[in-house]
Amino acid sequence: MPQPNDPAPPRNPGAGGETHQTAGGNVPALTTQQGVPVADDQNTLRAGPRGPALLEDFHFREKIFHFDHERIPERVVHARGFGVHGFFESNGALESVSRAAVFKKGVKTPTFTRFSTVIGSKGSPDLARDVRGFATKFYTTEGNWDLVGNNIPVFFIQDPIKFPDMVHAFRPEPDRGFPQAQTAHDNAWDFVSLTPESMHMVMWVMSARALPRSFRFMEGFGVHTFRLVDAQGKSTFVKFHWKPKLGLQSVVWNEAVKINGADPDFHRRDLWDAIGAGQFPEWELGVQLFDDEFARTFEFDVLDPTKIIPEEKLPVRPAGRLVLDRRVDNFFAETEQVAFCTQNVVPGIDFSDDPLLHGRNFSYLDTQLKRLGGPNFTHLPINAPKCPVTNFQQDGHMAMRNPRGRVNYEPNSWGDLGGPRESPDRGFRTLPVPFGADAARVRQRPETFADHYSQARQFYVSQTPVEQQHIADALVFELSKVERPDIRARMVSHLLNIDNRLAQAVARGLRLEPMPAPMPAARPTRQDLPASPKLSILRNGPSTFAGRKVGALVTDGVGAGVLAALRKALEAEGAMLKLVAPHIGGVVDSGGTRHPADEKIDGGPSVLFDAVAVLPSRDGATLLAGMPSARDFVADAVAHHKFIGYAAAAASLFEKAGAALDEGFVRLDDSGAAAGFVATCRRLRFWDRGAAKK
Ligand code: HDD
Repeated sequence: MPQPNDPAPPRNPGAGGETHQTAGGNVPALTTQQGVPVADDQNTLRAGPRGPALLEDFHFREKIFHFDHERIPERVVHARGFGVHGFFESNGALESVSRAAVFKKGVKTPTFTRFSTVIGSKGSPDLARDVRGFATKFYTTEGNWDLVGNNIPVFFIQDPIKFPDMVHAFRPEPDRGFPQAQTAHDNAWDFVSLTPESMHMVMWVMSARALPRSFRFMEGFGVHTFRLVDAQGKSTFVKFHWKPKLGLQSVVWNEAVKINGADPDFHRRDLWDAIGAGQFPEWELGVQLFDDEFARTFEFDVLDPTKIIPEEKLPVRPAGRLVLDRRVDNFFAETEQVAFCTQNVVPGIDFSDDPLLHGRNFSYLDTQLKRLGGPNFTHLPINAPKCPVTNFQQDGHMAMRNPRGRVNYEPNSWGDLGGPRESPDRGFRTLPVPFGADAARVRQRPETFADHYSQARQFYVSQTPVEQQHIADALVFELSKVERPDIRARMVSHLLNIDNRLAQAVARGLRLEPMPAPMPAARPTRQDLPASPKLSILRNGPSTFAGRKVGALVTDGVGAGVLAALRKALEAEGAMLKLVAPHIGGVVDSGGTRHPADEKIDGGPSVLFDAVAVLPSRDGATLLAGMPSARDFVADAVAHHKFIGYAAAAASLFEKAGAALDEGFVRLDDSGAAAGFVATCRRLRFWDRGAAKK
């Protein structure tokens, strides 16, 4: 069925003959940008059918002119992104510490959230090993508040003056223009290994945090310390967190590599599909609140963006929920043109003196001017506040809103006709925090920012052994792509300051001999920081399989009862069943019912699913055993530690795929076994499987 927005098929795509399209019935007429109805959109104006084109063809010239200017500069970082609408509902917990209307109990504020990778360009694959951006614009009744965070709570650098160097080093190398969307190259690790403050972030990026299974299954962080300010002007420090209701989940590296080939749009498709299916992802806004006394006594500087405050030390309190419930109507108009600015705060929210935040407050406004072409980007619907905007700013490129009437300045003596006035009560007032007594113009890092290894170590020791292995494997992989041995060795000398076992494992993996000396450190690594279990993904996985997908490999003759039982059990959990078959036309089950397939086997490898079921008939298993894609389906599910439901007839396929049954395999039949399988799947992975832990 054609959808309302489908373009009408061209009536006369070929050369010569009749060319006129008529807008009949309710179909609108095609027009130029000036609104002039177009009679022929198939042929340019020519001096005779075989003659030269005529300059007089204003429709052609306007159409090509517009097309030639379709691209705007992509973001210098975070170019690859995906945005969706939603709302934030406050639970009122912050009412006592902030005067912001967005935090009043029960208030629902419309939002727009854009997830992104950082390094890759617009067309790069979703599953790059990278930080994910998590930026939310709150259209509050007192103006827009942008919380422009990441899925990792710390950053590589402490001073914004290093941001261009950092990004240059991570992006494709300038002489050759590659590698794309990867840090596995010399320049990236050269910069990092010369920047000890990045070591904490390096631990996070080498962990599975940088390979989320879905945007829906990752945390978000405001990173910096901010301030909340109440009506009396009292301030409380705050760190913002987003906690996904569906729990945390990531993929393993080998899976990421294969997902990028099978579906480079894996993350955006996942979010698009989930919202389309009415499974609206939800996050809790969490806050860590603290006062000057806590800031003074905490072992690290709360203004240092390379440090966290462990949740065990300062609990995260819920302040409301973010629900993402609406797809964009148009990717360019919304996802591409949305302009986040860290300086967008509202009365009741203020900045701390984190130097990185101050640099960002300049950079984002500046970048919007370049990308969106002028100072009126706030007139675009996606950026426009949903509250009154009344000021005397005027003109400029693409002005869509100018002051009305005679007055465009203030003060003025036009009384009620004089336009908007300052509002000392309601207006934003910067908190009058005094500069310290020793304040002087200096280019200098505070001494309190000097410990670069202790929290990197704390992150590492907080991981499970499986996760520690992943970090070591990731470092070995990345550094093995680095051509200069001295850069590899320099990185290992940093690792020696973080954890000796990690350094040894990486050195072994690189075959680095001899072991370098530890990097001289400004501060010795603290060994006394307790592990923080909240930093581990595996310790904070979901308690449900909801929102996840099982891929069932099926053939003709698949047991009708097994399939029905599995579908029912998954639906009861809030999870989805996808059928993968030899043909997209589907299969006929043992009862004679036809089931259309969701994927043909080679388009639906097991990496696209959270767990799999292998349910061929006996003949079907023989057929599949001869298909490399079917054998890979099974072999990859085994290698990636997935839970595997199976029918007895799958044995011959398993044998050919080299899959030996273990406790991660669950036999399925018509009865209650499916419910047991789904319950098992809540654990997400069978890590005990001896095969490659990669
Ligand atoms: Fe940034 C985009 C997050 C440091 C300069 N940044 C951007 C986006 C996110 C972040 C999520 C994408 C927004 C979107 O979806 O449109 N950036 C961060 C975080 C940082 C950080 C969490 C550290 C805590 N950024 C940072 C610094 C600078 C910038 C230090 C410059 C001094 N960031 C930019 C930018 C971008 C950007 C160049 C590119 C496109 C844009 O702003 O709108 O201005």
